[in-house]
Amino acid sequence: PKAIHLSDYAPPAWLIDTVELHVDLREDVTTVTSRLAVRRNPVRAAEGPAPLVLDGEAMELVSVTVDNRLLHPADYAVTAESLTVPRLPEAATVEIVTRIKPQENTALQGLYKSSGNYCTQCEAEGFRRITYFLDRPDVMARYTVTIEAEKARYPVLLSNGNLVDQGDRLDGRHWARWNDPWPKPSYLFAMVAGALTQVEDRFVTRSGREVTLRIFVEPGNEGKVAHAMDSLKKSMKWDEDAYGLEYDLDIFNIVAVSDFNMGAMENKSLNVFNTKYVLANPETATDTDFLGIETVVAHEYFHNWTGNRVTCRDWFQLSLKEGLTVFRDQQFSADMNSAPVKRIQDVTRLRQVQFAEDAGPTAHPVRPESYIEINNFYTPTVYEKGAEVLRMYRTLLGPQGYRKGIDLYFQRHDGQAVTTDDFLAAMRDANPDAAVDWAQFQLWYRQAGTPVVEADGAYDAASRSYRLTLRQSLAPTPGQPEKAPLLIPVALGLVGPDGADLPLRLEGEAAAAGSTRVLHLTEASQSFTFVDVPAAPVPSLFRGFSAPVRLRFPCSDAELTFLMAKDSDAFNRWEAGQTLATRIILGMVAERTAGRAMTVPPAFVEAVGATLARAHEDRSFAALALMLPSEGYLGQSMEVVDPDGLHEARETIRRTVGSSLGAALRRLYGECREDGPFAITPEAMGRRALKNACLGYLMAAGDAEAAALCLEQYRGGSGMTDVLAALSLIADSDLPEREACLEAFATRWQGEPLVMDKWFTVQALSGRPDTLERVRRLTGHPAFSIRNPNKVYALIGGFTANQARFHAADGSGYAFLAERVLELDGLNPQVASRMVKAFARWRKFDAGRQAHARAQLERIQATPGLSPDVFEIVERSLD
Ligand code: B3K
Ligand code: ZN
Repeated sequence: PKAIHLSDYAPPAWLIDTVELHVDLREDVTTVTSRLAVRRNPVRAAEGPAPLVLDGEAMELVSVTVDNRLLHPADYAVTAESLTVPRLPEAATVEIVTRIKPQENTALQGLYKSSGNYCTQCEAEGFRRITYFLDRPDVMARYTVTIEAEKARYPVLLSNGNLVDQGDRLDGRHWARWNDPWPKPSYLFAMVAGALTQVEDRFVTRSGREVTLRIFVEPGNEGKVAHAMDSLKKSMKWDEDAYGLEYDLDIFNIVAVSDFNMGAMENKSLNVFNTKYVLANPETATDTDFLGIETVVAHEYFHNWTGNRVTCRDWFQLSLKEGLTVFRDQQFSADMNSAPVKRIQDVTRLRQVQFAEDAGPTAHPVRPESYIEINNFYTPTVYEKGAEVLRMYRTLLGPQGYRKGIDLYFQRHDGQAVTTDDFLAAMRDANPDAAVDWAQFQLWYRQAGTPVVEADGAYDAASRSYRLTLRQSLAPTPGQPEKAPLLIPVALGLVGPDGADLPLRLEGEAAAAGSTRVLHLTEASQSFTFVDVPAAPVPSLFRGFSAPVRLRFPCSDAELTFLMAKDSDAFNRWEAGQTLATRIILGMVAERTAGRAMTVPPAFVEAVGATLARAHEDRSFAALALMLPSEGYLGQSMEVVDPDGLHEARETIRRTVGSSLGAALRRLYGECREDGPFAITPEAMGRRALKNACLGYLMAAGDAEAAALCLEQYRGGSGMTDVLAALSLIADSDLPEREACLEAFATRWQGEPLVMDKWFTVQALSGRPDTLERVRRLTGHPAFSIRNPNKVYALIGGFTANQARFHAADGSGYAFLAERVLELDGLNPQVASRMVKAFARWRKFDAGRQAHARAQLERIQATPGLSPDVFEIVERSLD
């Protein structure tokens, strides 16, 4: 496999103005006829006539016609990846006929079948598996698509844009023709043919356009789409209000399919979704699922402007659309729910997965410089760190400056395929007076790795001043040995002894500015002196997590407890608790390593007690404050990761808190249980989250009373949130009822694939020593299928997230994963590649584990016929 480099980018030699596709779906073979209006790209005229080289894979070529003249096979050249037609005039009509077999497509890219229905996934390079094409995002064309199929089996025929004509044939077949008036890159093409039922609604845009909204699902699931539909309408309204962006067609369709590599896909006016992000009712879906649906529906809808109307010039620019759209969906969900809670959840995820990526062999910049397989770059860095970059624009420019930049971006680039540099230029040019060094800011796109910021503060009572020194550093990452200082926005406050924010006046300024302000850290080391500070403050740094960095600040446990209680910034109240917990858990691991007994400092238990006492003020927040940092995240702070030590230390804290604070936890649990009618409101979700956090600690203490509560909640639970929370605790326990509960759950939900996914995951995440054995057994369960991505993510992915079990010292977890990766690679390289990434941090472990992991990586590497997807990750991991 060959690497592709950003520095090699050249505009296409040819452009395609229109595409007329005819797709004839038959059980044995599908025939695709594609009529392309091509013309030479004027920007490359100086180079003289270039042949037309189209991308194409995994197809059979039937014929090529140019301007109605059938070509002889000697007149063109076909390879496994391309079709070359030399000697074309300036402009021509090229008609290509190909044959494909969607029924055999297990990679789920291009046209494939899911539960008997046809659907497509073309991003990033799936369209070239449907027909030969210039399959690159800077080639934008208008599509007319005719789909023909047997009417009884495939009554619903959909593509992008508007339905312009349809008809029946005499032989039981029918056809539908769709036209999309908006030029688009091929990755946004979609079509669907199947037996689906629809739920319909409508939305009137602010300028009065009436839009028909439809969600298509398999018959029987109509009752589970209300939340998705509601989320869609909310997103459409929010985008008008927050960004001034309105929908641009009369139809918006969503189709839910059960076999899908990712969450969903933003195809123009025909979004295709993983059922996981559409189907929900309180019986089958958890609160997390409901929130996930709201976010993903919004995300895909928001792409209509950020991605579709303005798209990417090339795939190195992926974060142009993904970082921006994730940031938009984060803002939306924050507005629909609780902003601090949403921020804490987003940061938790960023640290768990993106910081890990940035610290390992697959680290790459938000705008990568090279890739072998682009599908490997739909990463937490491109998505989540990319969203942090967008958030920093807004932090630096303020909401109005940010909006001005967004407006200019659309004014300049609507209908174009552009770069992250174009985006930055719009932000810059719309804010000529902003004191931002844009060249330095651009480094956020170019440099991989998570910066470390070390802070130090000193109060001088005599001069009533506080001097804060900040130092930044960025460790080398693969291919980037040297790094330059970044422009880091530091939102901070100074908290006075009574907990109130002190006025913030920097030396040399005339007046104080607010209680939170944003400092620009631009040097490797920089000091800021605040004057008129009446008393020694505790600094509250990076409020709202104003930059994606690791902060090192040598404050005392007492100062952290103080911030937990008093900081006016909710994020930093939570953060102080996390910092304290991290410190204590790592200290306990060190004790264990030294052969001493692990002890939980009483002050920590007291701090948790204080959180419980305040919990009624904001229950969702309290639930998050009670959550200990995950084993995976804690491991990032260790020189050599000790998964057993981390697991034991964390469990010891949970047990100690559970038994020391039993009475308070039980009281709170009881209070939260009185929750009236079931609702999916932030308040009701907060109650459930807090209740289940309490139950978790009580179960950790292991007393009989807690077990009874847990079993009662499992058996009588109304709603999947409570049932699943209880089941996870049961699956993690030694309760004699354990097997019976798991079995009853499977019996009850065998007809609901999405619920069965949860059943697989709770077992894969169990801390019990026999977990691997069980996971192995479950791969043979009738409800499991290695061909269904959701099942793989649930069971295998769940297991790799189980730090203590996946990283078993004997290497058994690694061997299991390697077997699954090899099995998957022959079927679905994208899913295989996602799974193999679990090995990436292998060098962070001890020598014994390293040897086991290396052996498995080498075993995968030595396997003939590896996909480029897995090859690239393994290669980087072993590098
Ligand atoms: N743009 C799609 C992702 C496509 C992934 C291709 N491997 C979903 C999204 O980010 O909205
Ligand atoms: Zn996206």
